[in-house]
Amino acid sequence: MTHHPEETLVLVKPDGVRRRLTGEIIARIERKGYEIVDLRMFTPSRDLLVKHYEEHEGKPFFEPLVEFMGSGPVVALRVGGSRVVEGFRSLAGATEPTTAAPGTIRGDFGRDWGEGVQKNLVHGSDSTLSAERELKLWFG
Ligand code: RTP
Ligand code: MG
Repeated sequence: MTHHPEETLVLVKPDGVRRRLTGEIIARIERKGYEIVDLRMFTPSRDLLVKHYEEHEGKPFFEPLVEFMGSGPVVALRVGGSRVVEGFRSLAGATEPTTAAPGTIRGDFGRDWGEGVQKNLVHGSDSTLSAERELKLWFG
């Protein structure tokens, strides 16, 4: 396994898996030159999701988000590469899929399915500190 200066946690959310976009998303990550270091697919427990989204606890979208994220399998990816935390955020695009830029994962495949920004296909850690915390949660 190659040593990387930086790693991030990427999740293909349940909508991405259901819509058969896992391969497309992984291909974009690899095409950018990042490495898939580890990968797991499972339906996350409520306990894991509450810890993962602890920064959003108390917000109105928290409960629906945890419920949605536990509604089916997700693909968790440990992705390595130079400045990959910021780089994957740019591959993913803006949180809101309808206005995310074309060429990004959310911009190309995300739509407003009447449920606002919840079903936006992917998660990517928002800082190297978050990445370290989240990778421990999802990969131990
Ligand atoms: P992520 O954590 O999934 O990579 O997305 P993000 O940083 O772009 O967005 P964040 O603010 O961390 O929100 C986490 C996820 O919660 C859902 N969300 N819903 N107002 C709403 O209804 C709302 N705001 C956020 C989205 O699924 C978002 O990705
Ligand atoms: Mg976030």
